[in-house]
Amino acid sequence: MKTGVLTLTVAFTMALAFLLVAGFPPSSEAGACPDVDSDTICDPDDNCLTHPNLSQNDSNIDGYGNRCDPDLNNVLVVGNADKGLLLSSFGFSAPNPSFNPDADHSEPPDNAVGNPDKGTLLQFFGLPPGPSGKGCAGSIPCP
Ligand SMILES: [Ca+2]
Ligand SMILES: [Ca+2]
Ligand SMILES: [Ca+2]
Ligand SMILES: [Ca+2]
Repeated sequence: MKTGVLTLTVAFTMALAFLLVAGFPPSSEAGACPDVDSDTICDPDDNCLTHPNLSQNDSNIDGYGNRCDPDLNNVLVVGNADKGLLLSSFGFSAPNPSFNPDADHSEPPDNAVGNPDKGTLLQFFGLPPGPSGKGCAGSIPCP
């Protein structure tokens, strides 16, 4: 009798453990991880920690998602050089060679550079890109 109860207890515990491991995805929907911007990408994996960007699009693979990376020349501050680069691509869309995918800050990406992208750059003017939750952000490539 005692063994039967023990077996049942073990089986129940294992079933519960299985549910805990397999039943919940590693996303914020289950409350399984911190996710400050509620885009379902866990903070340590989120390349724009405080900007919802489910696509995680990061065309220059520097660990800062396009949504929060108007630093087009990768000097870790957004300034006039970045503005010039964006304007040289302004009004162009893929696959035009003048389209610069790094200047597309739309979420999800719309493969075009226009006023919304310019607006994002102006919001970041004088500021660093990010913040990113990724430890490797700022180095290329940041997986
Ligand atoms: Ca997030
Ligand atoms: Ca985000
Ligand atoms: Ca980037
Ligand atoms: Ca765009």
